[in-house]
Order: sequence, then C-alpha cells, then structure tokens
Amino acid sequence: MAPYTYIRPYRYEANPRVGAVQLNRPEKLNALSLALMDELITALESFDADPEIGCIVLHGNERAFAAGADIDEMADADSVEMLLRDQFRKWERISALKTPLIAAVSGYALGGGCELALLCDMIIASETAQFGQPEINIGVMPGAGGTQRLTRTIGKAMAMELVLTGRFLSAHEAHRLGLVNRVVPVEVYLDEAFALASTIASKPPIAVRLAKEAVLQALRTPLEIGLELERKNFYLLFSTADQKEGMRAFQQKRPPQWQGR
Ligand code: CO8
Repeated sequence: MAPYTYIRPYRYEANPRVGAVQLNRPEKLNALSLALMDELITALESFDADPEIGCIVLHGNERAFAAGADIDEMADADSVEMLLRDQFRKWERISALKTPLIAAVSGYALGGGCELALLCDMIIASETAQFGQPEINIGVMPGAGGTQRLTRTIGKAMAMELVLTGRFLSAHEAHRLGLVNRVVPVEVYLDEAFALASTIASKPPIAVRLAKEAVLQALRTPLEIGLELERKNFYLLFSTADQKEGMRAFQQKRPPQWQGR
C-alpha cells in the first residue's frame, strides 16, 4: 500500500479477509484534516476494490476515535473557500463503499468523528466511548450528516438535543438509543469489532454486498422503492454459484464453500 502519514491501513493478522484502518494522528485526537481524509478514502477504496477483503474495521486509539474535523483548517476559512474545498463529496465516497465497514470507537467520537462513525455500517463501542455533535459550541453546526444520519438513527428529540446543546452521549446511552451495536470493556473493543468483521467476512460476498446495499436503501428512500430494490437484489442472488452452493450444502447437511461468484 502507498505510504500513509495520518492513518495506518493493515490486514487483521488472525484473518486476512478483514482489512483495518487506524486513524493515526493521536497528538490531535485524530482530528480529521483534509490530508487525513484523503488518505482514509484512498485506503478504504483500495480495500473495497480487493475481492480478498470481506469486511473492514475503522478505529482510532483508546483516547479518541476522532475529535472532529480539524478546527485549525477551518477557523479562518470563508464560505466560498469551504464550498470550493467540496470536502463532503469525498465523505460521501465512504457511504458508497460496497464492503461492510465497522467502526470500533473508544474515547471521543465528536463532530465529524461522530459523523464518520455514523457513515460506517455498524459501531462497536468501548465503555469509554463518547459521542457528540459539539459544533454548536464553536459557532457552527454539523455538516457531514450529523443532522440527518444521526436523526434517522436515534430519532428527532435526542438528535435535536445533541445538536443544539453539544452534550456528549456515553457509550451506554448511545447503545440504548440504537447508535451502537454493543458496548464492551475497552480492553476488548477491537477484538469484538474484529470478531464481528470475521463473521461477516466468512459469508458469501455477493450476498453480503447486495444485502448491505438494500439495508442502506431503507435510510434513503420511501418503503416501496426500498422493497423493490430488496426484491431485485434477492432475485439477482439466484444467479450466483454461492446461492446454489448455500442451498445445496444445507440440503446435504455440510458446511458451504463460498466462491464469491
Ligand atoms: N481540530 C483540531 N485540533 C483538535 C481537535 C479538532 N477537532 N480536537 C482536539 N484537537 C487538538 C487540540 O487542539 C490539542 O492540540 P494541542 O495539544 O496542539 O493544543 C490536542 O488535540 C489535544 O486536545 P485537548 O488538549 O483539547 O484535549 P482535552 O482532553 O483537554 O479535550 C476534547 C478533549 C474535549 C475532545 C477537546 O479537544 C475538544 O473539544 N475538541 C474539539 C471537539 C469539536 O468541537 N469537534 C467538532 C469539530 S467541527 C466538525 O467536526 C465539523 C464537521 C463537519 C464535517 C467535516 C468536513 C470538513
């Protein structure tokens, strides 16, 4: 892989079908600078294009997943400059990944850091994780999905409270609200994320991909259109060798051998 400065992409050593990216700017609590985001998108798209990778884990360190977009890069910018940077188009490339993406969050996931976790398909949180949209405290508001994805995930009342007060949610509150899949002790949060990733990476890849697409569709479209996509993807899977293998293996009472075709 290309040399990276602000992130560390690697393969999970216990399972080469799981790719991982560590945000690696600890002295700035992994603040998401333009350069870091460029590197992150390159690494994620590279894993996404690799048929040997069945799931990706994104994590920071114990103190911070990411404390937001880099305030130093934005402090003196004007609207035109922010518009011309067109950062959000790049962020949306993360939501276009076909491979499932799991955020393993410990410590701060704030502002753009919380929005980045929300762009992932699932979140495993350590007991020390804190989620929040504190942009209001620095004179702005969320810009990368904090008013949209967060509202669709935890509902209007709580999203409104977080966005308007900037208060942080504890990991357990985030779990109660359905923002995270589970909360585990900080010592094992990465193991837990990698275990989940390994399970997903062991499933038939085309079915995983089409199922992910269909679940995401539920957040984007009215029910009828979502159901239509679901049905088409379901039919499409009957053209795969893995569907024949999966059903045959069930009938023959043996484990399936997936080909990814
Ligand atoms: N940007 C730049 N630097 C940061 C950021 C940040 N978001 N967060 C922390 N840092 C830096 C600090 O400046 C400090 O650097 P230095 O040591 O050089 O002074 C270092 O990280 C450590 O931070 P603290 O000393 O502040 O650590 P504390 O433990 O005292 O506090 C906090 C931790 C509470 C997390 C505190 O750092 C904080 O409040 N950070 C800012 C949180 C925030 O407001 N986030 C939202 C940013 S705006 C945003 O994300 C908008 C997203 C829009 C989409 C993105 C597209 C551009």
